Amino acid sequence: MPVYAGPIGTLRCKEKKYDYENLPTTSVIIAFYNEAWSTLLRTVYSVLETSPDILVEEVILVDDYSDKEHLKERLANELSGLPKVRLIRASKREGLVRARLLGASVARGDVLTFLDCHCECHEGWLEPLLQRIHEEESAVVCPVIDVIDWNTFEYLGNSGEPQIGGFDWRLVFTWHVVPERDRLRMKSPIDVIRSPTMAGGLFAVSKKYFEYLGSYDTGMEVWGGENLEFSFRIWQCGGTLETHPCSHVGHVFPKQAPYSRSKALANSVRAAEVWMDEYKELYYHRNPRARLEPYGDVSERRQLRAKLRCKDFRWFLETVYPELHVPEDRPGFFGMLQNKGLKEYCFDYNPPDENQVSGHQVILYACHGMGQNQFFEYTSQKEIRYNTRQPEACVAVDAGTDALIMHLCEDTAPDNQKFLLQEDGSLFHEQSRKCVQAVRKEVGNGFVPLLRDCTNTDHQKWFFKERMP
Ligand code: LR7
Ligand code: MN
Repeated sequence: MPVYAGPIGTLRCKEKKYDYENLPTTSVIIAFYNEAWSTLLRTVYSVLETSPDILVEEVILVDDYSDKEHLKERLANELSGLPKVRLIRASKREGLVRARLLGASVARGDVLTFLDCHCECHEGWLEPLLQRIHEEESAVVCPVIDVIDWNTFEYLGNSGEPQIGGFDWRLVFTWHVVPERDRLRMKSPIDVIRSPTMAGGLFAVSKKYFEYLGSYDTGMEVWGGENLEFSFRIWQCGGTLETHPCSHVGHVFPKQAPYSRSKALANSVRAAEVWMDEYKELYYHRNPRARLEPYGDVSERRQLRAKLRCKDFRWFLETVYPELHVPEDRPGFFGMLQNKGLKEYCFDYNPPDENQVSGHQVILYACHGMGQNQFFEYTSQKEIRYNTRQPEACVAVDAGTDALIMHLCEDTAPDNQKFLLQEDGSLFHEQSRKCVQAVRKEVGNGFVPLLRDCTNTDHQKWFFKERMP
């Protein structure tokens, strides 16, 4: 089998030929809520201008009960002159899941292509998506998502290779480079790339296959969670989720959404409850609030899973996303790491840059029991892992120093990352043969954990607590 090891997605996209006569047609569905005029219209015009006429059945705009004046009469008038564009309106606020489904319910194309309402399609974006679905009906295909600058609205594109989607154990969507094993599976730089998850807003799916898979979970409100739910479902129920390196669509990543996203937690819990089996506990451990969140009735979604004879989450992790480290979470060895002498103080780590998890010092902070920055796991490899997010960080001590600094974890724990949590609660750093102690900071207020000669003080005793009593 030919193996392609060079860069992915190159000028060769321009040479790709499409089978226009036989490709399925598509309905492009764009749900919006209180979107600005310019970004919404830019999306619509870019679809019309970059898509071959014979492939587009219609463009369906779904107004999710917006209250902005410019989206009423004025929008209807503007669109009435455009070929193929239909505007439908929800009669109450539905949230993006049910708004998209409203669009899907009137769609006449063979393929549903969903877009957010602040996008710009790039020349040639549509053909690769439809060609792929023509070849394989159970493929759900995403374009590469390019960046449109939030201040200047300039189309910035994407530096480097396309990335694939993952998630961390808080059920937050993450981006990753294409792993080696997928690279080796690709036969050419313009092959589709398998992706464990999708960002959620931009994808094409056969209408028939979408219905077979159970479309969306209509119990999800407003925003969030539906992207991972759909990703898990696609894979576990026999489909594939892919990114096509030749299809590019720009998206505006705003600093703040024009609406509140308070329903996101319940949506994620629904996804976990239906698809993650016992692995949902790893999520709850890292987000104790999620366990208390009312999430409604998921029995129909569980029935769907049974009816489609979908595979379990273990299969998904092992086969589709083996790059994700699965925590051990041994009872009594995860949660807040609390000091006995200071009582209310816990290990806390809050890296200033969301994208750079390593390099900073662990501090002590009032225990809050909310998981997140105070969630640590003590592993059988003797690491203290900070593994709410990706990539995972491990507590380390650089030779000759006494501070606890986060480094990236490694496959085999290096000696400076090994601690022995002993029966009496002492936390012994094996390499330096010293103990971790809660110590008052030299400057400023508060406390930090530092290495000290081992004594019998309670300030050197530590214990894990899963949550606040
Ligand atoms: O109540 C609502 N009703 C709506 O119709 C809330 C939103 N919407 C519309 C909204 O106007 C927009 O067109 O739904 C679309 C998505 O909402 P955004 O743009 O506020 O979401 P986002 O881009 O911040 O979030 C990403 O994750 C979401 C999880 O629910 C959705 O799946 C979004 O579609 C998704 N966006 C993308 O995948 C684009 C790339 C972003 C990344 C990474
Ligand atoms: Mn968006």
